[in-house]
Amino acid sequence: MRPGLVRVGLWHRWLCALAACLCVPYVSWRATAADGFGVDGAAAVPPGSRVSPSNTRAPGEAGFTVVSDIDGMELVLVPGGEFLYGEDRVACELPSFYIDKHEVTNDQFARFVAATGYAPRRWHYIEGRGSHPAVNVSLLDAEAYAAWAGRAIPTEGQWEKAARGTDGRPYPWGAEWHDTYAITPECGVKGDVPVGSVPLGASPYGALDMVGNVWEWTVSPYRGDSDGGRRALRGGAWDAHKGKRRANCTYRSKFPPERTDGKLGFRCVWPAQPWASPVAGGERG
Ligand SMILES: [Ca+2]
Repeated sequence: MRPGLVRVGLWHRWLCALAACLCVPYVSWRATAADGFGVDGAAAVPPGSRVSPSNTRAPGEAGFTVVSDIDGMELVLVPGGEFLYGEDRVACELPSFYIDKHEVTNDQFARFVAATGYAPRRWHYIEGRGSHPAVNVSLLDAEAYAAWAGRAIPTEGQWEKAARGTDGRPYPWGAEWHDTYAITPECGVKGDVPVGSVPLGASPYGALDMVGNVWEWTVSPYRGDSDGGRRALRGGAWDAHKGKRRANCTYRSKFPPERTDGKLGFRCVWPAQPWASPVAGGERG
């Protein structure tokens, strides 16, 4: 019996197991990013999508626009690279992804329900509100829609980069508040409005209504993995009376995944990506 060898063998196996644990997420992340965008950074087109007739950008350029043949949604490209996250503007990096140009509408959600027979708990179609954002949808409803459309619900990192670009601006359109650039009480609305109604409020990538109109689901836990339930909501809604405080690119709210609300909708991204908040506990976003 040679105890030294036994000890070395156990250490070796332990180190191999640790390396495997560390490597699996890395390999998985690499595969996900490479699937979509390749090594040269050229923009791939999400499955079931094609270049939008309204596109004015070169492939790979910020705001390059495609349209989904599944739900008719336009998606804008957010190129990979560094951006500033949260109120403290912490430098982070994300691979390239696409995000829906606007919140998913009632017409689009109805298309999903008709195609799949999905039975949402609270959402129902209201005549005359087809171009308004779909609300009263839980995160589970939103994820079912995203799966049907071949996309995913954004992480907070994806949502925030799509909203504020790379320079850490507080509002999608820039550094200064404008009462008419977002659907909030400051512009005099009494409820949500058709999506994309304020093009002047576009983000650097052309995403609309990132601030205001309705809150939007993210998949990110509100307090990191220890919270267990509530997910972070972003962007504020039409009734945020202190709009200038809540209606910005960093304010966070939270709901359990099964909860619904008449002022809460969603948009999708492609592809899904991992995200770990750089802010301690994820509390300040
Ligand atoms: Ca919104």
